[in-house]
Amino acid sequence: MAKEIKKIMVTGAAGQIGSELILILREKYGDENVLATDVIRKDGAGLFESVDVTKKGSIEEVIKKHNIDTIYHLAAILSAKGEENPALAWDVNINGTYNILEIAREYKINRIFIPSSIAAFGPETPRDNTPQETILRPKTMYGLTKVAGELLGDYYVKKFDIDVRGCRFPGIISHKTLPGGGTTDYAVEIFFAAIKNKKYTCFVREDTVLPMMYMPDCLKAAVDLMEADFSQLKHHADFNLSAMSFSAKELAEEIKKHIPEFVCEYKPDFRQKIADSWPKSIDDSFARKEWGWKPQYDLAGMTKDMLQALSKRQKEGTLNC
Ligand code: AKB
Repeated sequence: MAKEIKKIMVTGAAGQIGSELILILREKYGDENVLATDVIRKDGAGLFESVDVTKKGSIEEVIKKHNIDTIYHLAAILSAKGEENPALAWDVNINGTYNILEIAREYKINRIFIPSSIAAFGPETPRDNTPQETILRPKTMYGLTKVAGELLGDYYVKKFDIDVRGCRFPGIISHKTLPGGGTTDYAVEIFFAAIKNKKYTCFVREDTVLPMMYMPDCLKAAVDLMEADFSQLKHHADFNLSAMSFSAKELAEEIKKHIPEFVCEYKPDFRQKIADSWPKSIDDSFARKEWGWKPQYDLAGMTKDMLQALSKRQKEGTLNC
């Protein structure tokens, strides 16, 4: 039987997903039971400890001090930043993940969430409705570390009986914290630019189609997968997930429906090659079957919600924070 979730630690808590996941987890499990960790403290982080996941001792200290039994391990260097600094991506993503798994084994952690990404796929992978079991030959350092994370997660489940779970997130779109260093960042930046300046220069071609997901669905996926009945899971650390797919142009057109003056230009840079190596759409039938995954937001619903939230922030004067 799965062991209880009582005291949670989130690594990378200052990041795009972490900063929002913390709030949802605190609502659910209580403020005092969710510890935010990151290398640098963010204002208003609540219960917080500074942790560098590349230093095993730094994690161990905090695990013991706070009696942690569950970990959401979000600390990672994303695809674009990883291509600029592959050594850093290796250190944080490989050594950081290995440290977390080893600590889970040594300290008998009940449950761990380690997200993977569509970056685990590569140009040889079928790009439409990408299957769960398929070719994993990514060409980025980030992608390569994500494949290793998936395999390590499954290894710890089988070899050491550790409860590791994870899913392959698409690009995540949100309005609270900007993503940093990803290839799908354009799908977030475009909204901030549309509200602030009514124009945006997109760093991928207009016909670039990638799988995306709105933050509320992303948070729901992380929490639901962690609460799923372990005995029903045949997959563990590598669930395909899907919510919506659209081209950069379709996104700009959807924004134009709300802001008719909005203009989007396209100046592809080095991130185009990364985007071209990733799937356009994903088959997530195993996640739906094994733990009931079902996204709520499509392109129209997400765009409306994003623009409303950002307009509100602009009126409050908090858009540049
Ligand atoms: C990135 O673009 O690197 C990330 C991802 C798809 O994992 N957003």
